[in-house]
Amino acid sequence: MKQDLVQLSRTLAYALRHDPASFGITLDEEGWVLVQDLLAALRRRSAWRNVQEEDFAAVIAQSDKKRYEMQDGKIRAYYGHSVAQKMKREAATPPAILFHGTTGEAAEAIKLDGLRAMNRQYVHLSADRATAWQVALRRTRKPVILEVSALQAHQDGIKFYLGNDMVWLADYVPNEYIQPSIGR
Ligand code: HQG
Repeated sequence: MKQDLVQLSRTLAYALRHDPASFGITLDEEGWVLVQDLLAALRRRSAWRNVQEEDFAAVIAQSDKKRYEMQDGKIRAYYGHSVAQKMKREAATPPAILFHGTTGEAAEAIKLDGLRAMNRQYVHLSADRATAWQVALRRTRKPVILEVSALQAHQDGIKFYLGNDMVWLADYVPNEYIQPSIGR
């Protein structure tokens, strides 16, 4: 992806996940904002004076991760929010196993405490091991991959929500559903 699109993707993350107020925009309860409003907000900043809807489409099309979705004249982040107002997500039945990639240190804490959302609104889980590995590589060269017995937890009343195809969300996962993943 071209460097200016990488920059735009980062700016979208601030605007749509973390600090919409600093752009003078408000997200609705599911995280959506009108594309026109976001364009107007970004164009007030000199770096994005000429930004177009096509540039959002290019970020979405060219990113290796599905971070944003745009439809019916609106755009939102699929996951990753840290704004105070909790985004409403669609509850869904998870697959039997989901994965979480993290550092050795965090894995020790998770063994005791369970998985917490920390600075975000939801715990982020990966649909497969390879994705969890990539998530963990952001933090450490020695990833630890945890397996979550998601379907069992769901059956016991823990809620799971759809992020995108590869990312599932949960409010909190107690440690009894978490075990180290062996392999690779
Ligand atoms: C850890 C990126 C101690 C957790 C990624 C993680 C993902 C605990 C960190 C998405 C804990 C939170 C989210 C506990 C959890 N004690 N540490 N009880 N419970 N943790 O960044 O999952 O590129 O908020 O293991 O690819 O790393 O932004 O979550 O290390 O999909 O699109 O606390 O962000 O996507 O870190 O990553 P994060 P994450 P984007």
